[in-house]
Amino acid sequence: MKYVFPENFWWGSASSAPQTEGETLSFGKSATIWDQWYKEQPTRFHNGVGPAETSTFYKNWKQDIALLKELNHNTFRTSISWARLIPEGRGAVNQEAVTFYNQVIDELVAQGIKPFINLFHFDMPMVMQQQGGWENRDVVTAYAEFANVCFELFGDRVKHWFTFNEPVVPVEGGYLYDFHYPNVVDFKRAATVAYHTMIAHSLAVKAYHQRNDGGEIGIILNLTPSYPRSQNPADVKAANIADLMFNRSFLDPALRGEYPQELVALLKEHGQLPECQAGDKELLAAGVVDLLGINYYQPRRIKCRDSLVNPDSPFMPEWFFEAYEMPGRKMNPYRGWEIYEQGIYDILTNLRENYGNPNCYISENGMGVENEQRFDENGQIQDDYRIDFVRDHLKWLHKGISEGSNCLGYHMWTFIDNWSWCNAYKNRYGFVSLNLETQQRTIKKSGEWYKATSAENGFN
Ligand code: BGP
Repeated sequence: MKYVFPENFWWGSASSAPQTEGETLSFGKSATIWDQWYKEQPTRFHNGVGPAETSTFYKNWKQDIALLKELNHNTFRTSISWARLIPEGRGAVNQEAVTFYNQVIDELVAQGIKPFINLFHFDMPMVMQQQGGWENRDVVTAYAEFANVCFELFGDRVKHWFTFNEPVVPVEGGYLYDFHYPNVVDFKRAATVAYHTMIAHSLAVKAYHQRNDGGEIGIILNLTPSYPRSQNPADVKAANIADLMFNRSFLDPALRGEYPQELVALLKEHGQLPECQAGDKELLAAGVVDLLGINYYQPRRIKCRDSLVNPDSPFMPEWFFEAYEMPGRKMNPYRGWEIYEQGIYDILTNLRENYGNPNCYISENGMGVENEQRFDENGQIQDDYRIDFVRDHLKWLHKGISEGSNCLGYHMWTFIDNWSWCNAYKNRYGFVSLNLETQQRTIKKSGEWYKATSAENGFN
């Protein structure tokens, strides 16, 4: 069977400023929470490799955009670093950053690659974190100002904007499970961070729409379909609560302009509702997106709790459910994530049936592999497993589209092996391999495959 995708399908990949730019504390850029955390606890980072060690996109942007072109990308996502553009968090704009982002955007456009620009990829400026980060409504306002500066400076050429990448991750990582700075475990504070993020999102969407720039604005969510262990009502209820907390707490405001009543009632019952201000309801309603980015890596397998929760234990999502390992599941052993290709189709079906079939695209999907060293005689990495991974996901995506889903593209995570949060370079994801010592870039076999797939607008 031949899998042909719709005309003008977006074939590209995704990346982010903090994972590729390098020059973390130079050219006018101020520190983010990652620089600070690395300074405080370098051992939390794999092999002690911190955020300064990247593919140095800040200097190699031209070469990298030539590679994107070589890979036949028609779209490419990266982010603008708030700490680079406005080093004090609010106020003066760093002109070196303006020059850099202008050059990148101009070159992408010149090469026929549509720039997709995201405004926040986990990289809170440290000056803003010192004021409470997303817990502080003033920081929310400062983010909206930053968004406006970006629209003003680059909106003539950027027509696809995103307010946040995976807003649930700083909530989980920073305020629930201790794997991101500021390492807090406190549900109420997590709920506040989640709520304020969506207020910030809505302010940016509202401001962008008021500009009438002729572009689109969206949000990028890592949707994790929650599958119950059985159809037993207790398992179904548990999976529904996981879905409410991790998916619908962002998906519903982004697509419906309001929170699910079930979630509000649950948080209220347990005294965990964040504080709202007058006018928030209307603001959230103005935050409905034009385009949804879907990052899909893995599903959630959920069952009801085997034992009752101790009511004195701190309130956590796990009061309501437990994760379990589905027997026979396929795994990516390096990242410890289940591989379940059908998940991509299930997400599209849910969006079509329950959310009015919004315009969307797969904004991340990818396979991180440790010790990628299957070189051929020309030094090219023979990553057939990555080709299988992408092809199998694309087949399910194709099925969703053929049943009517408005899915407009597919972006792989990622273009070039990059630095990643606490994992540093442990898992390599790129279509292009990076030699960290020499900065040499070499297209992998999967990159060649993707190039041909994009040229053919599909595969056999
Ligand atoms: C997503 C992030 C990316 C990227 C990717 C791979 O959650 O948006 O920034 O890092 O996951 O995850 P990791 O690098 O942690 O393996």
